[in-house]
Amino acid sequence: MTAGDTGGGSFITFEGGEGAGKSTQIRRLAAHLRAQSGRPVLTTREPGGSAKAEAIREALLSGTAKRYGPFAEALLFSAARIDHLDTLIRPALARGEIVLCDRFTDSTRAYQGAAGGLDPAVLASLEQVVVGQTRPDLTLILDCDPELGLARARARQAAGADEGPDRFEAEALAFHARLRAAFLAIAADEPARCAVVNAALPADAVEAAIRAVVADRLPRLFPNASETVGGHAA
Ligand code: Z5A
Repeated sequence: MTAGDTGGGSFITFEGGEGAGKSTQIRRLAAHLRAQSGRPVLTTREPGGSAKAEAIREALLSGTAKRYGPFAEALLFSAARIDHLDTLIRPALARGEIVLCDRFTDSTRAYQGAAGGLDPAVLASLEQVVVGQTRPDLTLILDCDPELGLARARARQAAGADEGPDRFEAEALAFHARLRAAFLAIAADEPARCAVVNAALPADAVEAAIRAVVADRLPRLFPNASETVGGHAA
């Protein structure tokens, strides 16, 4: 995949298994970029992010769509993505904003493709139709043992901060192991776009690693770069 056309904006996606810490780290990176870049930062998620896409999210994560099989699910994720791109992501990028998105096309490749069994060539064609040139400038792949990620998700549920396992969390451990391998394979195939971050570390260490990657890969986001050292204010 070649570098995409993100207008004047910057498009960063977060990928990885359940409980890897994507939501936590998006919040932290957004705060950092708001302080350092002088640009508006939009945080969003998939499936969802726009009103129509959030309605589709409910059908997907409740398991209602599971009975129609992985191809139908891939079409629903794509339908949600089209609305999300048209109504939220592309307009923000055109305004020059930084968009941080919790999951994007790599999740379709990993969940419906590698773990769900769909032909990667079919998914690649679908992806091209759906996203066109709106490709991420940078994809952060938060990597950890799936048992650790699922334990974090269970702990969050036990603390009442979340509902019970959704349609994908409820899959067997082997499914989650295939997901991890799929995300690492995507990173190996597209090293210019992707960076793998060790998500097993404490949240502060993960945050520092992410800041360092973003400063290295997207220096244009830091107009006062001489005042920063290793991604931290000097
Ligand atoms: N899906 C798909 O199949 N195809 C697609 O094309 C797309 C998505 C776009 C969306 O679920 C589901 O849709 C997803 C893939 C599928 N599968 N599932 N399930 P979601 O949005 O509800 O969930 P998620 O994306 O998997 O996120 P998550 O489970 O909420 O995890 P997270 O965002 O990566 O983690 P977190 O919420 O930041 O942290 C989880 C807990 O761990 C929380 O209590 C934190 O305080 C804690 N945490 C975070 N980081 C750390 C560290 N470093 N140490 C210790 N504890 C930590």
